[in-house]
Amino acid sequence: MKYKGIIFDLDGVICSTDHYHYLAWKALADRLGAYFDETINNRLRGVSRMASLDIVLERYDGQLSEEEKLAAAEEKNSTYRELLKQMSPADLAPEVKAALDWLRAQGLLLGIGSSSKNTKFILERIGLGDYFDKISDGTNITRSKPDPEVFLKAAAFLGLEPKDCLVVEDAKAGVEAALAAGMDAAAIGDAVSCGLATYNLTRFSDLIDCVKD
Ligand code: B16
Ligand code: MG
Repeated sequence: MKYKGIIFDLDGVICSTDHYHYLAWKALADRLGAYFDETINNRLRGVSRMASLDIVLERYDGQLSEEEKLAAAEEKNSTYRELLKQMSPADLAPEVKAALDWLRAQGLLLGIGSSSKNTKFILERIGLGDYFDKISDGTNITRSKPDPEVFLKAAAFLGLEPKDCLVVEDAKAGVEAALAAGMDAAAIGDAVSCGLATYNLTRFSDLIDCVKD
């Protein structure tokens, strides 16, 4: 195998939470009277919660204090977590689970590198609560992607050197973060068009070809 470990982004790679993020931000934006649509929602991919709020507030005419911003982010998060309760193991694609099992069977360590503070909750909802060897997420970082912190911590948790890790990402900021960490990056979905990744995946199972010597 070309790598010793694979670090997966969560939202947009292992499962799709985009629509729930959209509905929760839309509910907040509607209450504030700010315009919000799917195009703006796409800009929030891989971006931390507070940085996402700043993007949502670009279309807000008023001014929020720091305290009000924290309350607004909390309001969005509680709507989002309510929506996440609709997720179940049916939201884990069989193709994704089969590829993960194949990678594990090759002896590769599998980790998560996500900006989300809801990572463990989402993994439990889709039936992967105890699946990954290590998790680095929004609860253990101080800097958002494209900063490499989340992936460097994931590699350290796995006990691996960055050069021995491959990151799988759906956001340009995530691909940049992986490369800045000194890791190879496989882009899927939205991230393919940035043209920066080591590999571009058409589907999740293409990953199998990327890791073979
Ligand atoms: P939370 P990822 C990211 O997850 C999402 O893509 C992004 O839209 C979200 O704002 C961010 O997590 C923070 O999520 O509010 O749950 O802490 O793609 O890095 O797995
Ligand atoms: Mg993502």
